[in-house]
Amino acid sequence: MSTEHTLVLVKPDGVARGLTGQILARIEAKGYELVDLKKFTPGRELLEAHYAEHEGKPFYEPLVAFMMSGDVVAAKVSGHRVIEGFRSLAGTTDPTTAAPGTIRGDLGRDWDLKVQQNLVHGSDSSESAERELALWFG
Ligand code: RTP
Ligand code: MG
Repeated sequence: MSTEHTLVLVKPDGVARGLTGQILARIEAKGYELVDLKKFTPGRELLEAHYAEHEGKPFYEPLVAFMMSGDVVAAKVSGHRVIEGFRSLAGTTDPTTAAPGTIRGDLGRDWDLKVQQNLVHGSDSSESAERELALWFG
């Protein structure tokens, strides 16, 4: 076993659409553990730190505004190769082309042209996971 921890966010579209339970159930069904959970509306400071790598990109401001638009559920998730495993469960960024069977492919929508509302975030590497878990869970 190579146990890792990752940060999963159910974004405001997922919480507002009542999909939090379904999304967390898929994570548990895969065999990952929900170590810690919290629900709140994140502030700009936290989001700017979280999305620092995207500063200056055309979708950056709409993304930060979208993420501040309502409650998110942040989850600290552990499991064998969970960083890569959750990215695989989530599917690719664009919900229209994300594979069926994935969270984004089955449930995501990209009707808002400014930013892809793709339901979830998952850390993309062990360095990102460590940095993001420190930001969201201290
Ligand atoms: P995430 O960070 O949320 O897990 O998603 P990701 O790695 O698949 O995507 P990333 O490239 O890191 O982009 C972060 C989030 O920005 C929004 N986005 N919108 N052109 C667009 O409309 C666009 N591109 C990116 C998405 O919400 C994406 O998840
Ligand atoms: Mg990303």
